[in-house]
Amino acid sequence: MREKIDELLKRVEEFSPRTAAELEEFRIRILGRKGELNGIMEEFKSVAPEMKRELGQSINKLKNRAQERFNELKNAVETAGDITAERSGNDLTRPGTAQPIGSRHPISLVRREICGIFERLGYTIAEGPEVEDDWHVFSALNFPPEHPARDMQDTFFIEKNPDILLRTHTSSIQVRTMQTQKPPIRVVCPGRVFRNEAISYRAHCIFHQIEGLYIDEHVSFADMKQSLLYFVREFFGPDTKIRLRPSYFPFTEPSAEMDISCNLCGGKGCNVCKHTGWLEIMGCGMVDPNVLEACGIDSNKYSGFAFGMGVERCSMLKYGVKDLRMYFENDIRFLHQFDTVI
Ligand code: 2U9
Repeated sequence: MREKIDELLKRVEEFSPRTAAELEEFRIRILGRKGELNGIMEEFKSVAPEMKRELGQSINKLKNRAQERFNELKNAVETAGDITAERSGNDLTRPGTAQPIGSRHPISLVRREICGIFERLGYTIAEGPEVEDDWHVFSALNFPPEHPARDMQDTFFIEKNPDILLRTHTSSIQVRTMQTQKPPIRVVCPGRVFRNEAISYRAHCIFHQIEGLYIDEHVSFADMKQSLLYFVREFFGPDTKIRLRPSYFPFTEPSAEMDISCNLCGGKGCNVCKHTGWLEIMGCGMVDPNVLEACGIDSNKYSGFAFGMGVERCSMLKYGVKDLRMYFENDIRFLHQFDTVI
């Protein structure tokens, strides 16, 4: 009898069902009315009186443990699910359950595409801090002390004296690059920028820019024009035309705004291009010698060009998005439209 009790206790401890059905079988075989435990109890009746106390205690222990083990296993089987039933009983050729996966945000898609085009031209990617000091955002870039961009109306200041602020353009990354690298320098600098502007369909207080900088000996305006033409043809299509209009930025001289032929009407004139046939896409120019000198580069030996564009604007023009705020709302009906773009 002692061996029977010990052997059953061992089986109870070692039992590990893979399915709920196996566990039920275990319950009936061991704990059921005609089960092994009741069989042992039956035998117990004819045990010698001097053995009754010790064996009775062992049988009670076994009974409690078997019930406890059954409860444990029931929980485990319910949590894990009936694995074997799924594996053996069901149709293995049935398609699996689709896992819903996200897609890249259209801003990320466009940023990656633009950076990729310049990387193929030999540019590297540089990044920098969003919280900057006045010197890297304004002074090094030839902004005069009274320039309106330095005003509280336009810039988010974090501290005054010394001025710590949220960068209003990614140009501070190029400043940092020039301070730490020797020409030739070819960098594209993507990042978030912050301007104290009212939010509308065409403006936001946070947006994304990509700026570029190329510095070497004998870099010319013609180099800039050809590089930017290559870029827009890769990004907007091979028939895209460009035109440059004179402009002004403190950090470039000469400066220009670059337009592309309207990719919707092919230059004929439509609502999007306001019947001009042209769309403004970026600013550019030759880096002002004052900026080169401020960043420790000899302006007599080196020249360079720089350009800057808004990622939201590029994305809106490429995908025909009419309202800039769509990029910040994270409405999945909008975001899912970019699922197929890699
Ligand atoms: C250094 C020197 C020159 C970067 C440039 C622009 C022209 C420009 C705007 C386009 C739309 C910003 O997003 S936007 O509002 N940018 O027009 N940016 S040249 O020039 C630099 C940058 C860094 C050291």
